[in-house]
Amino acid sequence: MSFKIDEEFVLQENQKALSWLGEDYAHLGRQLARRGVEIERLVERATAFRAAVPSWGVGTGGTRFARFAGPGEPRSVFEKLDDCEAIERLVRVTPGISLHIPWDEPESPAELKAYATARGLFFDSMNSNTFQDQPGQKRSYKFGSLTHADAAVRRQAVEHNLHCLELGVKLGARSHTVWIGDGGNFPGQVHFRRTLERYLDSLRAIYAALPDGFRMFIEHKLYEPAFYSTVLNDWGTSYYCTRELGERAFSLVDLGHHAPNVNIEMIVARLIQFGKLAGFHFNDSKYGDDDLDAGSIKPFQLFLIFHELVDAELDATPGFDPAYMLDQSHNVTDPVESLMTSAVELLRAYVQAHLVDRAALGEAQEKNDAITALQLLKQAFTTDVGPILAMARHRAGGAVDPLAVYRASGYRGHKARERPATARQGAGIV
Ligand code: RM4
Ligand code: MN
Ligand code: MN
Repeated sequence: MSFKIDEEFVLQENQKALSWLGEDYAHLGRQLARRGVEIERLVERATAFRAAVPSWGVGTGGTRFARFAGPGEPRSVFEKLDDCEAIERLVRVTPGISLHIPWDEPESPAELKAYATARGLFFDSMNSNTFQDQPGQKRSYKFGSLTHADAAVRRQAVEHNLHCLELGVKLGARSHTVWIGDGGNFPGQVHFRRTLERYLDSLRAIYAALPDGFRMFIEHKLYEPAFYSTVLNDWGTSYYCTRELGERAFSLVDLGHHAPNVNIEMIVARLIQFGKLAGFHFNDSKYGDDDLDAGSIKPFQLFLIFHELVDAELDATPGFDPAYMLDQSHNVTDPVESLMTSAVELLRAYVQAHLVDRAALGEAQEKNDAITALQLLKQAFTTDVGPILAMARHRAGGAVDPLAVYRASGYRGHKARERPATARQGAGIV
């Protein structure tokens, strides 16, 4: 029998916190009422918020130097789903899962789908992987995949994506995300225009096979593993490609995939305005694609991004339907703890963004009153919305304090006993 965090146990633990939660909630409610905001409306928003968890994020990650395995790591896609279920039980905003193929290739898609459904989970986005070679693979991706000089390698990479689409249909997914590592390590190694042309040709073949109701997301990245030039390197190139492909192609923004100091919230606003925002791979970074926990380094940036998103949501911008997903690598923390707290940070930024007084902000902008405009954003960002998040979780059957309840449940210890380490665990990003 596999250990689960019992719903009764969550309720019991919540009892300990309910008196202070009631007090803090009432106090915040009065404070917000003075600002003309009804707290219950915010709880409704928080309850409806969703962010998908990456299947590859529940295993311990690593760096290019080493990976230090953690206790009780999931050894199969089913065990990964068990961890996703634990996360969802406590935070109640993460029923969706992004799946990586072939890391999570199921023997029986029907069985995997049933396993997820039985746990209140579903598959959101499929992710192809042509950035590494798989055992038994005919041709190597060492020098590229969808943009490789050899048409046979490109074909193999396209075929893999078509396979992901087929699988996605069987699993009930609704989007397909393509990220490739193709590029060059040295000046002159690849022909910039020719490789982009090949990229588009390959993508057109994948796009042509998009199942009904599916959207295609392409994910740009500035560098790594290619250290000099990457084929799909920035949002502008991504936008161009999604335009070329058609109306079901969108640009995905991974927060760690930009040059340092780039104004990401502005990129987000541009993609919204052009009707091409796919959604996000949320994470945080200090230097590069660090894959740190969302909101851990630049929480104000996260808030400013959500400020743009909520603005579009409230404007009822046509076609605005971003997919919120986490994409992180947990090297020194318990991945379940990191994913739970990251999901909470997204929710925090989302609710805070709803606190922005947009009428006053618009007025300040028209009057060129920069200081008031900034203060309006800061007022929202510095409001402690914790009681709103906790109340939303509690009402949905989740934990008032997810981290405390997770630790009190002893989940990791149980899993360490149930899942003795195997020699090679395909967990996480190395
Ligand atoms: C990449 C990118 C992709 C993710 C891989 C594992 O840097 O962020 O989204 O699938 O890492
Ligand atoms: Mn990503
Ligand atoms: Mn990344």
